[in-house]
Amino acid sequence: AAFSPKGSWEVLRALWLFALLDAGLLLDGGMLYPRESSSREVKELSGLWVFRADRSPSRKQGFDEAWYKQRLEETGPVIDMPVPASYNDITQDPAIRDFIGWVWYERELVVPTHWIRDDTIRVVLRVGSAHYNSIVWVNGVSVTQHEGGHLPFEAEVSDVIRKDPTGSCRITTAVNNTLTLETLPPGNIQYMNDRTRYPDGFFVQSIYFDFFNYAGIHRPVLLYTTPKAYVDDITVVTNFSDNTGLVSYIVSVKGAVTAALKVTLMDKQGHCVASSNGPFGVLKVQDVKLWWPYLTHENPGYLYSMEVRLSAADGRTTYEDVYTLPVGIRTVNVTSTQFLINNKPFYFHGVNKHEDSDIRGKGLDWPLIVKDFNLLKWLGANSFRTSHYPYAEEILQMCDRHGIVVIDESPAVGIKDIRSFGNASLSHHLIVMEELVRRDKNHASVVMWSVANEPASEMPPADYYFKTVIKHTKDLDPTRPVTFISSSNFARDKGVPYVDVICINNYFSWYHDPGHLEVILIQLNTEYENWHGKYKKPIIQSEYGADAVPGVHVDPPVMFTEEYQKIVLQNYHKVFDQKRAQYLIGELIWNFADFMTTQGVTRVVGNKKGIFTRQRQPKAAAFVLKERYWRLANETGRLPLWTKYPCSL
Ligand code: BDP
Repeated sequence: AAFSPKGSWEVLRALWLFALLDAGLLLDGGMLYPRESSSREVKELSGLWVFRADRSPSRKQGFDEAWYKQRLEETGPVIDMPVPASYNDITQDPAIRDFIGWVWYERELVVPTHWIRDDTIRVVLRVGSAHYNSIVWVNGVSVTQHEGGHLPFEAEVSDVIRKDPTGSCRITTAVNNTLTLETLPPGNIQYMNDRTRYPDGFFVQSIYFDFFNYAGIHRPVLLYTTPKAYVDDITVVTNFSDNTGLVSYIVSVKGAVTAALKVTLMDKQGHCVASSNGPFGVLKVQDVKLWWPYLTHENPGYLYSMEVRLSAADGRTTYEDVYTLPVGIRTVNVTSTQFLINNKPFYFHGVNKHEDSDIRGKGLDWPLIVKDFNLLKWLGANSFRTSHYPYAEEILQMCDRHGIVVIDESPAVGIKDIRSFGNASLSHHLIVMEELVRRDKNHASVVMWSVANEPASEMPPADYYFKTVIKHTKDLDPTRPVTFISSSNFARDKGVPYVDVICINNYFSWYHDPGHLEVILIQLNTEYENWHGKYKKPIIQSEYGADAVPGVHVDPPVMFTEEYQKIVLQNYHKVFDQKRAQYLIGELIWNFADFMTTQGVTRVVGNKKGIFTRQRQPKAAAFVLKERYWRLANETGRLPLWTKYPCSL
């Protein structure tokens, strides 16, 4: 049946499911984005950290010598390392670029005196993400451990920092980028023991995905405070009926036995448009301004602010906590042929991205983020997929504000080995989906979850595996459709029966029939007819493209030239135009920009399927896509007047 949680009853039920499930989750507590408020302070620790890679053959010297117990520079040679950033491309040392194992980061600071003295304050250490496995110590005391890059983790550190009345605080983090058959993404370490061919201790990290395994502390680390009684989590589900918006919410509170909650929804001007008391309820918004995608409305990405104000008391102390969440009011539904946002058909014309750039690798970088949004808007893209892992929260906040629609993908890329379908992998995958939904559930821009990219879903255990992961994801969030990204083996694909939307990647005239541009039309047509005929679900072309080395030109086109990339796209577009009248609901180019990969014979300093270079300059294909996307936006008939003539922009 098509995915369709319509009506307020279903939405309330959905909200309850969120709440009920909370009780049965493996994860404890919420993961609200740290925001300053009248009751909360944030201290960002971005900047220079001290760094040391553990080059010992076992990679365990740091643990054997307990490097976390002293200043890192006392343990041996250290270097400067920026945070956030991948460490790989920062130095001139190839051994650091290709390092596998534990690296150590350290940062010293002094926390404000009132954080130490006032024991009604809770101090939390939060890591936006670190790749892959992390252990964190504060003043030599282990405070948390986390497995998996791309998602945040945190620990309360109030007690630890209060042990030192001077407020001096040394944060040590060990991060290990080793990927195994049970990590997400999976990988495998292979030791080469033939001493006639390889030096002593030689090993390689095999990976089954096509991007560089950048590592380090990729997103901001910060300390933030809350009162002891605090708003721990908020879940919001939105709907509307005629011109009344409905915002159902649940707030979970920690650290208080009894607490009073006041919830106020404000419009952009700061006017209160609805309010309520208590930990759950439905806010009714008259003359609602819905959240619309970019290029479908003159005022896309409209966000209200939901202020949650908690008052609690224990004995002599009273606590007040304030947290403000941006809320976009919109609905998402899927039929057998359409994707509906606010009950209007939505066609994804967008891109696949990577968090990837020169020097900082996968480190969060504001100039890059803003540049990329400007390019998306220039291109007329209304959406992207977070291939192949969850992107920074700061990026999703931009999507909310600019109306860029997101397919939010888990880091399950490259599940190719049958041993990665075992119980340990499955349990970890379920936890990762919980972490992802917990973090991103309140983003209006996120309209669908993608549980994996191109798994070997023809393998026998894939049926149970994906049935379980997809069901768990739907239980976690009954308000959004779920998909996984298939490569072309429709007849054998075991996960597809469980998805709401079929997402297909294929590279006709590239990996198959290279050089034969003339096969695209017939092969793509056959592919679509097969999938839709069998499953009667809407289809997104979730990847297609061709490598082009910028500046290389040959006509008639040959592979790797800008001309060839253009024609591949144009041939695909001919089929898209036939099928979007039927059941094709979107097209996402592979890729927005060139990106780094591991070295290999098919990659010339990285993957060159970008329509922009890695430095974000357009190739010829970018203009083809720009012309198309603006035309598609115009055809919907809802393009606001001021954006009608992109060429004059
Ligand atoms: C697809 C993968 C993507 C690759 C792309 C390619 O999903 O990660 O980068 O192929 O080969 O199958 O360019």
